[in-house]
Amino acid sequence: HFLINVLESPEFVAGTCNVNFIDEHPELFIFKQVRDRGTKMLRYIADVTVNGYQGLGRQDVPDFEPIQMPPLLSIKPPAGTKQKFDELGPEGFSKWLMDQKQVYFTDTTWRDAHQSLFATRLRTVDMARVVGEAARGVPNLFSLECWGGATFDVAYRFLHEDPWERLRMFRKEVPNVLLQMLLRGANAVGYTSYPDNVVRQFIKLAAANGVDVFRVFDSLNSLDNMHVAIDEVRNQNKIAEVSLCYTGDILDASRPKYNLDYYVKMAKEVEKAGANIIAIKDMAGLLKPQAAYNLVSALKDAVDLPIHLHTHEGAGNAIYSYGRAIDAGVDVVDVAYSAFANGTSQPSMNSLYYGLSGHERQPEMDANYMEHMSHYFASIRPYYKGVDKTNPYPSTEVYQHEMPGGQFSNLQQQAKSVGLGERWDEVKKVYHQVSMMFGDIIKVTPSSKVVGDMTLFMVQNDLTEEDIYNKGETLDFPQSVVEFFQGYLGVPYQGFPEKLQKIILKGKKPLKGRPGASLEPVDFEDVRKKLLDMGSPATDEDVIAYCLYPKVYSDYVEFNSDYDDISVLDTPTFFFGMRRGESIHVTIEKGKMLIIKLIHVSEVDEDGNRIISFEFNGQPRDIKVRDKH
Ligand code: 3PY
Ligand code: ZN
Repeated sequence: HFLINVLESPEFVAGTCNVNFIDEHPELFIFKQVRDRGTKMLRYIADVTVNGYQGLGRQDVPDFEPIQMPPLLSIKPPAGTKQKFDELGPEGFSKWLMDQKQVYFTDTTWRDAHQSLFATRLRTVDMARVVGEAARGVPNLFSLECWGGATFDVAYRFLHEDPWERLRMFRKEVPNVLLQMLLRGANAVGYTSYPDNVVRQFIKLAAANGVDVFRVFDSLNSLDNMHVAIDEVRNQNKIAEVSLCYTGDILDASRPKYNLDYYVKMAKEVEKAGANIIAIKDMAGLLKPQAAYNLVSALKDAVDLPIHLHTHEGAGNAIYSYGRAIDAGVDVVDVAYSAFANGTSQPSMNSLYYGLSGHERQPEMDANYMEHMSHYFASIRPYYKGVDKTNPYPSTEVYQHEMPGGQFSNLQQQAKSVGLGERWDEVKKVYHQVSMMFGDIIKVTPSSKVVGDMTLFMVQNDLTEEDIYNKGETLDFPQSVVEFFQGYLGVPYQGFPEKLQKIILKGKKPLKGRPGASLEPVDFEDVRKKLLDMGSPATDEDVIAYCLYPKVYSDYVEFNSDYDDISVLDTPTFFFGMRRGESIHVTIEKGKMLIIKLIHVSEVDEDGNRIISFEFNGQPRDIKVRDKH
């Protein structure tokens, strides 16, 4: 293993080294730096061992089964959609895709699946270990969805890792399949509108770091809010996949606001706006099988673009909807490896593959390798059990509450954290009620968060719909709700309900025009100076991260200076800490390995601290930690 101290070198100790020894062995003299980094990391391990992972409290370290790696394939990743796209460019590629007989799959395991199942917590180490094998073993895909949505801020905020490094890792390991991200239009990967130059710069950097396909959507289906993003994706010569967010039920004539005509009209506008692909983004899994057939058929007739269908399995009908959509000619559908499928996530790739047996559009794939991939994900999923709380069975009530798959587990956690865990059934009911009070709005990040905030506000304060209308003047509504009614996310289709808007705004004036138009451009060089002062390397990527999430990014920099880069820790240690007698090996960078053994955890002293005794590359090391229990 890596020798941390020159005194561990037998050559040095024996005095047999020659005058070139220092030049030949620089690694033996950087022990101070390694030691400092190690100390910081020990502080993290000590803290999580005593106090548990952020928000989850101390948990006993469970017995995990060994990781099941898929068989390693010693082949180069076979050419795939990435090569096709590089050869044909966005328009040519889009035509090529429509000409394919097979239906293509997008693998969402790396983004939406874990966002929907366990609050977006999948760590980069657990992806990096296996994604190269996926590129070799399951290469016949449309894309890997691996970035954007909630992964960006969760990486900094909860995983203390750099989302840009994750993206670069994907690009390096997956040279053959398109990489796809989810972009919230003018809200980028955030929860609010950003100035146009921030949105453009973010897209430019995402493209430069590896994203090929940008699934762009707006949380109110407002094309006005998507133009800037579409334009910039096209400037970067990447694929603009523009979404129709699906809500309600086109089969329900009693709720005509979002009927088939609505989507067909929107699809034509999206085509005119420069989309290369149209996505049906069914974020809650509401699209029933016959509706899927009708919608895909109508869109195929109305526009000359490939159709990519995204849904969630929540209610248990999604795979059936895919079957009907495939019959209607859908070009691509979103799936995840079985172990990360179903529940609030996407339908299973493995199941759909077999389900298409005998179908002329079944893609050619290695079913055994897909199985191996799924076994891998099954073997690491228990690491995430602290946040993995979704129903293991279908839940048709999603047709009533209409909560997006990606929000469900988050809102449930949020409800728990404000003491409403017991009232979750009520929360789901009120969520739908709020959505109707707001004028039957589309619910997807960030509009879904506004509905969620209003819901928790009402349930927490025992307010009925009537109370809102009768005593709204005296109520202090959540800030996100006030801003929503001011038009900070744009204007919903058919406008705001005026009476409620008046009550909530209390005389505040709504914005005029799209929000991005009235936001001042950001001076990136000013931001860079601020970041350098903060101790950040202030790369372009850091600068844009700060523009999107100033507090989250600043906290990330501070955390890193306190604990160093803990993204290199294995996931059980990251979430649960260590047990007495346990040893772990941590590679902090190529060729530099730390060996950490936990020897002893002391009783709490009178100041509320414990001493955690480690062996660190063979040397004893004590770390003092405050016990927060
Ligand atoms: C996101 O915006 O993160 C979503 O997953 C929306 O469905
Ligand atoms: Zn989704």
